[in-house]
Amino acid sequence: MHDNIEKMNQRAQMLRAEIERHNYRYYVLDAPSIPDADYDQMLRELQQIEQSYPQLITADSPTQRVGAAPLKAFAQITHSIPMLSLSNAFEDPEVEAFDRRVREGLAADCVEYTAEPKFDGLAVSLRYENGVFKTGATRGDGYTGEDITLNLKTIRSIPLKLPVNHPPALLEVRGEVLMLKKDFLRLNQQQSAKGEKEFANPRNAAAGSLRQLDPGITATRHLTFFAYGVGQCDDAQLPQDTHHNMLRYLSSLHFPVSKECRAVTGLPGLLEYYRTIGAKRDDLPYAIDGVVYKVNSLLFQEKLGFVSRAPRFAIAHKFPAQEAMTQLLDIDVQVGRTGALTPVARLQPVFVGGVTVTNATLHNADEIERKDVRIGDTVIVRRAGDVIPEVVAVVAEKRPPGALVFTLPAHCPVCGAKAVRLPSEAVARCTGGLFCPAQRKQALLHFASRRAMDIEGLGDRLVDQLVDQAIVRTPADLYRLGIAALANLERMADKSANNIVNAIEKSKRTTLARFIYALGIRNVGEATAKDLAAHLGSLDRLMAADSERLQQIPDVGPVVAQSVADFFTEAHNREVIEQLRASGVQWDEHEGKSLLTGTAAPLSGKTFVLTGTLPTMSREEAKEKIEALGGKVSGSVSKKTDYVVVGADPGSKYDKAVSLGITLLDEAGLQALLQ
Ligand code: D41
Repeated sequence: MHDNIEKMNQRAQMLRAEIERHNYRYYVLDAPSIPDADYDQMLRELQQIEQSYPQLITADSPTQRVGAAPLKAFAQITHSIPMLSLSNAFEDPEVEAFDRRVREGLAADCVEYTAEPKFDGLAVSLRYENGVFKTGATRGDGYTGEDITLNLKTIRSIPLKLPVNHPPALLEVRGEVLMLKKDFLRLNQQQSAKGEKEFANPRNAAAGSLRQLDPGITATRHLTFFAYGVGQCDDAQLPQDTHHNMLRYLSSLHFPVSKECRAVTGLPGLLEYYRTIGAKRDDLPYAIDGVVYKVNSLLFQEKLGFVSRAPRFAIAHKFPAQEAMTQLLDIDVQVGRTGALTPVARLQPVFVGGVTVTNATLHNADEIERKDVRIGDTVIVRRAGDVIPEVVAVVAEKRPPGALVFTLPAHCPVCGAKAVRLPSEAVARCTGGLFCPAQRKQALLHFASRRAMDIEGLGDRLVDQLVDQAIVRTPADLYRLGIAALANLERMADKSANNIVNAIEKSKRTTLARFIYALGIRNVGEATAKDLAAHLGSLDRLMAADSERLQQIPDVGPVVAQSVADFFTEAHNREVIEQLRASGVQWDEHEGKSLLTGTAAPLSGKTFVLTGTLPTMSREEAKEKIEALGGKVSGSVSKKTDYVVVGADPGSKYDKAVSLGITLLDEAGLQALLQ
């Protein structure tokens, strides 16, 4: 009997180690090596063993990540070493002053720093005793925080056990808990589907999820963790020389550490890093609100010491606020390509995140009601990267008497057709279809857009004139435009008329995927258009496919299939397509998906990364050609990359490729491969 328990104990230990190893691969490295089903099977087996032999359960078992009972209140935890705060800099001169103070303090001419992203999350401290995660606490006031151990255990990227044979008796790891942007978007979709409150930003979502007394709720919210420092510790292995090496060490213990951490030299190094990360900010998977500079040498850090509660060796260089307060002057209604009526706030111009914003979306009537936005209110406007600015909230205290409640009109403000709102939809739509000039304009702009037919020069103003003067009604009319008709328009020189006619002519040669996307079929974005083109291979097959056939294509569900089928049932749409083909719009067709598998997809399984400017091909073109032969184009270089295509002025991807010894191609090399 005892033998059996011992056997089960060993099996359980093996399963725990395996599960944690796969957790690490999945949640930290983002490189899973087994199917989810196998992982689930291991977890189930471990659960069964622990259920039969509860005496075998350990605190560091992955089964303990979920399922703890709700708490009544959080206990307090006093930090053995206080969690300091960071002083802030907003402008370059403040960073300059920081660097000067550091150099003076160290009597050095030039100092090496580490620069890292400033995660916009919640600071926490994780305490490992003999290699096992024991307690975790919020930063609180820096001296005492709340015991959120059970909630932290649900975060899969936090190791429950350190992956070393001789763990230190004590190690406190400090870092930030946050929610990745993609998990934030998904959470908000779920919240809105359930009719629950959406979170304003990933930080609030992370805070709301971590503050739950019921760890069961936290477990459903994909949180993640990044380490940036060490608190109390008696780890002989801990590097004593530099911050950078200390981070590397934490990474070797399987803690997530930002890939963006760098060692840089002097003030120029700091400022260059700030600009580089600023430019990348929107592409990072997590929200950051600035960068943090730290003196790299730990000896120098100690030498510099502290002022009140902030270290003299570190500073946060914040990005300009991307939210601002302003007055909402009026609300207009815009008509989109699919007839969606979007209320748009006209604002007292305000400077947000580097640009002056005068309009911001209010999304739809429900959102206006939920936020209780009224004309005349003072509102908070947010701008996130290239995304359309939005009104986030009303400043209730500043509401003037007589602020006006807004109601969405019952008719389209452009064509006067009735506006209807389907029960399943959040927006009301104009029912005017392509008779509505607004919808027609948007459809034309979409048709001509860069990722669709790519007609350069066919912008807002031109389309407005062409539609308002009834020169163009459908995309097919574009291909009948002559220089004379264009040159007659306002502010149109012969030369630009000529350019546009040439651009229209050039657009005739396209790809099936672009053409399908250009049609502007409801629910068919670029990715779906590519799928449809790749699987069906010809427009006739697409037009002939019924909803059932369409749903056989991976990623095509009933909604998309129905939209596609409906679109081609419409006689008017078929007519326009016929006219487009008759005017010479063309692309290469193929037999359908069967062509793209096996030996006919010579690049299948190969991953490419593009960097720099190629002499003749655009990045898009190169990508399309690689994908057409079954290859994959990825945004970042890793050991799994097969080829890096290098053009002029390559970025850091080039250096990475060289350091990993990945095959480099120039454009000619790529062309040869494509042959
Ligand atoms: O990413 C962050 N939010 C971050 C915060 C970071 N990368 N480094 C930090 N370093 C420190 C010191 C230098 C004091 C150890 C911090 C913080 N502190 C911090 N987080 C919250 C308060 C202070």
